[in-house]
Amino acid sequence: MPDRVIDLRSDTVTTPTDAMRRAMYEAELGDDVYGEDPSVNRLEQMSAERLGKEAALLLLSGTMGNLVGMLAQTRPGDEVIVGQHSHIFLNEAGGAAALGGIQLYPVPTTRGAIDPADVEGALRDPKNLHHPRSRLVCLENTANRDGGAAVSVGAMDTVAEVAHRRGLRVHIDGARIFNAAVALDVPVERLVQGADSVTFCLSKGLGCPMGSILAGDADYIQEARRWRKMVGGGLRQAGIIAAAGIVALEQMIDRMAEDHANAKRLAEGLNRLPGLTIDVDAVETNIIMLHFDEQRADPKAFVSGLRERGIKVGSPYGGRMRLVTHYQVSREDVDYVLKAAEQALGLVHA
Ligand code: TLP
Repeated sequence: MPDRVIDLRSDTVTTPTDAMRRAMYEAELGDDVYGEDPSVNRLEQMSAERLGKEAALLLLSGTMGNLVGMLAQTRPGDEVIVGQHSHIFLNEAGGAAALGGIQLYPVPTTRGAIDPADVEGALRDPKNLHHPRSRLVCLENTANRDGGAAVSVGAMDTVAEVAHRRGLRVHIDGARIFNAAVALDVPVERLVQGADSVTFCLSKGLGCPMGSILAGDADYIQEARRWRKMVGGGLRQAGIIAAAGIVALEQMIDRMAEDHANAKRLAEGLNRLPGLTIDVDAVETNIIMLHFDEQRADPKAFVSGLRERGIKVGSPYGGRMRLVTHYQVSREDVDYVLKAAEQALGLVHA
């Protein structure tokens, strides 16, 4: 494998920028469990302002953000309506059930959007003793498994409106909410306006080494702070992490448009190759879903051919594979990947 590696497995693989490393080195620190870490306090305040919420809380990961986010607004036995492709349902190790006694009710999604009629259809009868209590609806934006689809303001608002009318709260797993805001060209604050709680990840397209933010109203965040402590997420000099987060909010959001343009360019190029199909119009952010015509392109050979050329991609599943761009993938890298893909498919020789 060549020295230089282009890693398209996820945007979680990004390592911190020089500015982040400097900020981490110089960060003013204190004990965050006492509420005395100035860098954490600043990041939480900046995040709350950005999202248009009263307060925010720094957590270790997106999974912890979603877990604490749910724990702080449910009781054991409650039901939470989620998209059937959502990260909460598929990829959080059953934490809602194991640690919160929460029952998840999966409903269909179309490019990340939940049909409000499906929320209505999933609601339980609060007077019926046999039923669990419907408590919360979770939306994901961008929708990872749905190819990084950016769910529109309208689609977010209509679900929130139904949920609130029926007495449920709304949580947004906004691991990549800034990608959505940039792609849709709307203020992030507007996109999450209908949500009672929202998480976003610092450690994906924003490039931080770790961390996620949960935001909501002040009482809710106070409650979440308690749950964070309970699951072991009360940190001490967490300003080390927060310092990178501050840089991310200041420097790393607008540039995500480059990642989206690179994903589009990569998708267009790969889609021209025999045996590979991508719905190029569906590439709205930094995630690409590539489909194999297995008669013409062997997924395993393709993956190992790319690897020999210094390109890491995710494992194919069900005839498809995810590719993700981020700030450590340049336009030149995309062109290199396209050449390498031709070689890996045996179309040209290296
Ligand atoms: N997603 C990871 C994998 O777990 C699939 C990735 O590489 O995309 N919500 C969404 C929508 C996510 O995509 C992820 C991570 C999380 C939550 C969890 O974040 P972390 O990994 O920080 O716990």
